[in-house]
Amino acid sequence: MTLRITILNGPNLNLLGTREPHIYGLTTLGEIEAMCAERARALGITLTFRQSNHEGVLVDWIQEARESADALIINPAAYSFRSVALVDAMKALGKPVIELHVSNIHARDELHRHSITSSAATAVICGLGPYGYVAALEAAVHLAKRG
Ligand code: CA2
Repeated sequence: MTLRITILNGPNLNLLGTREPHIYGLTTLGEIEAMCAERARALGITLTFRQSNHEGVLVDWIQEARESADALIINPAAYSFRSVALVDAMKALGKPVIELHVSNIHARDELHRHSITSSAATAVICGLGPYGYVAALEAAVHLAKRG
């Protein structure tokens, strides 16, 4: 069966490439989605790519992934540092979850350093810039095949 990977993006990531390029670079989320779609085609997998600024919507999408995906990649953005709701939803998924950040959160200020959602992730990728999404896609396929 064709593997299904869902990528979810949290608040303000729709602004990627438009502001704060010294931290997040110049690549837009649309360009990242196109890169992922191209890689997904080459890998022969089905990709769902979404962004929301709303915590509850992200929780709904994580729950939906219990049925619709074999692995989840999530950039929870600012919710990484405060959302117990996302932690609970990620823990309840029962599938591999990769937490992803464009920047190296460990080299950031105190506010952006300690992700609580990482405790619910199978693996964490950060600091690779937009390429992190492609790396996460390949890693998610590996984890999903491993079961
Ligand atoms: O590096 C990442 O991917 C982050 O998840 C991005 C979040 C930040 O809160 C995390 O610490 C690390 C912020 C996303 C907001 O992106 C913006 C892009 C341009 C302008 C303003 C915000």
